[in-house]
Amino acid sequence: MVAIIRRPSWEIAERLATPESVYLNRRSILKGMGFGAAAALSHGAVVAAAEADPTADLYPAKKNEKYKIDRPVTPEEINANYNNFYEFGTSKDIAANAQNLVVRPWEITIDGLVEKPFTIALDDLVRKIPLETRLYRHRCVEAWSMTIPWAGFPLKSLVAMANPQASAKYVRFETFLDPDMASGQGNFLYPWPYIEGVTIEEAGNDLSFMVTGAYDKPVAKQHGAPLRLHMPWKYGFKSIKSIRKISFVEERPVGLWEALQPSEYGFWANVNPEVAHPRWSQATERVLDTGERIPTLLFNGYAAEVADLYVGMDPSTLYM
Ligand SMILES: Nc1nc2c(c(=O)[nH]1)N[C@H]1C(S)=C(S)[C@@H](COP(=O)(O)O)O[C@H]1N2
Ligand SMILES: [Mo]
Repeated sequence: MVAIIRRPSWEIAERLATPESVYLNRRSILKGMGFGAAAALSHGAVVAAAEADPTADLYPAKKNEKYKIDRPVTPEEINANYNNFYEFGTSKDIAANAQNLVVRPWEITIDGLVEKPFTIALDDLVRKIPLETRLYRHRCVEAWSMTIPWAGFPLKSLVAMANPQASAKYVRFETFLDPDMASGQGNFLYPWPYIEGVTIEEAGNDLSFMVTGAYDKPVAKQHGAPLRLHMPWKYGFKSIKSIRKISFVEERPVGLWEALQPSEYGFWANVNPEVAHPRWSQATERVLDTGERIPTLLFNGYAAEVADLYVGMDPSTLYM
């Protein structure tokens, strides 16, 4: 599978151009050679999925050695089958349903208090800013955690591209809205689309990362393809998936979770083991895969990088 994904783009183009008749014919040849039909089919499916992504040649992205951690990487198959993506259901078991997400064409609109609003295709954006791989911790507000090899680019590079005005105080992110595609958006208990926001200072921190890949290939649909945020010192709900619009605004944005339940899912949502969620402790976390319980760290272990952002602010609001 890795070998298939790493094929150069010219070969991908050639294979995409293969007429269906030839492909079907090849399959019957395989069958004739004694391969099971099911095996031939599933192999075909994997190849199609990997090659249909026009950015596949960008992975694996060069590793940024500054972002490594003292924990094992969560195995891909664990991570890819335990997700929060409410657009596709409220359980952790949404990976199959999330394959309904249509990720091409995908455009991102940058608007609000910027020099000049613009819309850019994801496939163009990822070739304007160099991609890199970073190992990051992820801590869900539900007290489970994982370690992921994300690929992408710093959010601050995108802020620089947008050239915000001085009056822009916050960055607001918005996903798609399409209940026909995402069955969870038919659930009227949630104020769709999913929205999140951070301050312009937080967006400028080196750690704030726009994710386009994971595990050395384009990011899987269940992880929020083709573009998601990751703010590793904040609870996972801040890291909004499948971003369609990024707006520079003066007013503090109200995220989907904050709109639903502000006393449980606040704007700042910085990880702090000493501040309990109203319904459970945040002192420890369950490590996906091993099930081990480990102590949770202030700012999820990133205090050295981010504590400066919050100097002099009211601590009673910062951690929920
Ligand atoms: N659009 C969208 N983004 C989202 C969510 C969601 O339901 N919808 N869930 C959030 C939560 S609570 C977490 S913990 C992470 C989970 O990311 P993962 O499934 O890739 O591990 O995505 C976050 N981003
Ligand atoms: Mo979460």
